[in-house]
Amino acid sequence: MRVPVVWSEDCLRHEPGGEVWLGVWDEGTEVPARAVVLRDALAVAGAPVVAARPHGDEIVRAVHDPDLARIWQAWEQAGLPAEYGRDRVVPYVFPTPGMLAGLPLRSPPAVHGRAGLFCYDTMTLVGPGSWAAIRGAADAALTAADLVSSGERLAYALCRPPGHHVTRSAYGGSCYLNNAAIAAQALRAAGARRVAVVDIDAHHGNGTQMIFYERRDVWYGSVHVDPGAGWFPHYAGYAAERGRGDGEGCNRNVPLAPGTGDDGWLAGVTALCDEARALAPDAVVVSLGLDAAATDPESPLCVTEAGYRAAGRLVGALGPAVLIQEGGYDLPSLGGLAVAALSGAAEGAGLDAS
Ligand code: SP5
Ligand code: ZN
Repeated sequence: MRVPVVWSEDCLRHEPGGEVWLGVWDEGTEVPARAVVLRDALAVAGAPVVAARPHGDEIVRAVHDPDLARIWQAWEQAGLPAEYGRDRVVPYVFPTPGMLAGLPLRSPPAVHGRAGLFCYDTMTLVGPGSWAAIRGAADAALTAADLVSSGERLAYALCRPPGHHVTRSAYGGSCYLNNAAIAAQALRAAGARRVAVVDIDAHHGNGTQMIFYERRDVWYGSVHVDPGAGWFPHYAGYAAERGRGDGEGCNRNVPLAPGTGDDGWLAGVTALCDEARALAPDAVVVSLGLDAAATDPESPLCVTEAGYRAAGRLVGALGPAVLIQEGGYDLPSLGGLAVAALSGAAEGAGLDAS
């Protein structure tokens, strides 16, 4: 399986040390071992592992508020780790629409108050090595986009932490910079006129959706567990969300009932691919979450390895594609799922999948 795997050693430096869920500390499932398992399984399957190249901030700044990327630096400068023993960024005040009730959204001077402006949940902790990893993941996405822009049919970025829950100015859902949006923006900057983002992570990629919600040049489609049935991100991912303004009609959500298996999920993937193909995109970004698998602890979807291989074939056939690692948390099955998805993509692209 010859799909290049773009890897940054820095991705291992993010050690959130757990998450706060419903007020209680939890071990968390977005752990460094995920990246090691994925890299090793793909290398054993024959994929060439390519080092991520450092990139400047230009593309990142085109999709994100620059202050979002400075939150750890600000936290550290405020002495919160050294003087107060708070070595993880965890906000405690969130400026919800109900709190503001029409007041202007300020940027408060105290960083511990300001964190709630950039972070929308309590599960997404930032620690000392986190930003190196987050930037490493973005560099992996940018390097994979460079490979595809310069003629490679497929490239996979082993991004950790994942990214699709991050909006222009707010992070959450174990994500800090939106690697898929960064890849899409990079493909646009390199000359692709239209880019399609197909998101097959078990959760709705609310961040990617909202970054491109009012744009026609980047279409977004997602198949995911129905947020209306009680699943993260709860507030977005509904079928009625179709884009706004210039982006009207350029967003497609396919929410699925908990318990959905290969048939229902692949019907959703097919619907997205049909709509994407009709736009004749110059390039494709796939948000490749492996957490729709039946074995995954973070979602109630029941997709098999064969299902992931079939989905890989469908997205791989769409055109030149950058595949971005998103979720996927069951360490024993993660490697097999990634190999299945990438082999399928290679088959779909007409490359040697063996
Ligand atoms: C990138 C990605 O897949 N993000 C998904 C984050 C969804 N996390 C929801 C967490 C809910 C709490 N998890 C508790 C797990 C107990 N086993
Ligand atoms: Zn997910």
